[in-house]
Amino acid sequence: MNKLISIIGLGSVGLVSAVVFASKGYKVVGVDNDVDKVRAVNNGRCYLSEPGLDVLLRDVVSKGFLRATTDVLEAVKESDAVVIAVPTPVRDGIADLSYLRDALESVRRGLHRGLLVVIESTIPPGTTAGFAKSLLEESGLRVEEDFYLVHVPERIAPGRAVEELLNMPRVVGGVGLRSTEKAVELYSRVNPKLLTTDATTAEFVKLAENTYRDLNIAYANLLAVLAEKLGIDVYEAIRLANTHQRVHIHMPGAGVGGSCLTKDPYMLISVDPDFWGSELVKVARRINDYMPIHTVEIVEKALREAGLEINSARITVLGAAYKGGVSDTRESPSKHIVGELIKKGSKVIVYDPYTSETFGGERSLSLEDAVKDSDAIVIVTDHPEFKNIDLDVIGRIMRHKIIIDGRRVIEPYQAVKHGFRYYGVGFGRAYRL
Ligand code: SAJ
Repeated sequence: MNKLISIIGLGSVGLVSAVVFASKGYKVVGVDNDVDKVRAVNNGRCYLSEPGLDVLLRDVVSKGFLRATTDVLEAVKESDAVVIAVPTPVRDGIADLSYLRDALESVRRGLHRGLLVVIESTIPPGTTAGFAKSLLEESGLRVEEDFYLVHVPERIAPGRAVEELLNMPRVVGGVGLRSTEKAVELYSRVNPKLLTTDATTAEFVKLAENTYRDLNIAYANLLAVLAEKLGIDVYEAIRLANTHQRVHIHMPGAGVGGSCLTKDPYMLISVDPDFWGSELVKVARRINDYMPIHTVEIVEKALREAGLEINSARITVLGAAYKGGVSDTRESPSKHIVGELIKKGSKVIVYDPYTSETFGGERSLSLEDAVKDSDAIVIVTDHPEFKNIDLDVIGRIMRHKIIIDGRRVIEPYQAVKHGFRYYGVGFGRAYRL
């Protein structure tokens, strides 16, 4: 009953899974080469900011349900199940599976009868039933007979990781029925909503989800650029279009960041990159990658229309994180925006209540300090704190009252009422004094 699970890779997915499995009564060993992470876990210290995770981690470590080690072989040998949650970065459109290969090689060395091997890392379709299966069978043991192999794609978004791990339906895809059954047995104690399929379908589903989101956002961003040309407000247009019961257009903005939407679409089309239809996915990626560039173009326009020079402007960037409410800055649009503004000679102040990252800008510890004497504010991240900005207060301490809103955090009419020149992604109306 009390199975022992090894989790290989203590990044965000691995750490959250390790803690949640342990909280459900499994004995869990977290494995990572990073000694700082291993030490942190063993000291009950949480290095990820996820609601509820720190308390849960302290609890499971103090009760002896979770420990961490750098010794992968020892962990695999004594485990009933191994969960692989290592990064699978995409470089130049091609998935780098070297971390996965290393993990699988360690598993192969410790492989024993009855072991369930789970890959949670996001991977190109066919990887589990092809590459992973053949590598593990080099041990001489046979999948479905001696050991079990399954893909259970992670489905947790930063900021809601624990909650989504427990409640979001989970796809479980084995290379055969026995593997699927074993995985269902393991995961059902954590999450009752399990959907079974084969391994390749599970890989495909994960990529299909994130690519759908990327395409939908790209479409919203295309509409934003067109709306600006037409002199209308894209947010109003999308709100009205979405009143149609079968339409659900996502939100445009200053760009698409994070480690998933920026890479998963490339993994999907790696199945047949030469098929002309794969261009759909590439064009969507290009549109989304263009949005931070476009945001800088809007900043330049706003300054120009106010008679200011970009090379002597003091600009406050609100947000370094890739999305609202999280500290994660991976692939954040803010990186391009801050870097470009600095390159153009602006003095850039960055304020983000969730992270100390500034991408080379000067860090400010409070909103007031950040906007003091500023010529313009650029809102890049939709942190909840930014929605309550007191326009009267900041208007009094700014040098020029200009807002470039990349996430529709400020209501344009309110900004104008408070004497601001308001610009925004997808906002084509001329609301300025
Ligand atoms: N964004 C927009 N417009 C929108 C929604 C998001 O511009 O309407 C931007 C955000 O600002 C952000 C980026 O897109 O920069 C991605 O944010 P997200 O919230 O869409 O996605 P992630 O990367 O935080 O999490 C996604 C989730 N996938 C889906 O919602 C299909 C999550 O369930 C996955 O587990 C995660 O990717 C993952 O790890 O794959």
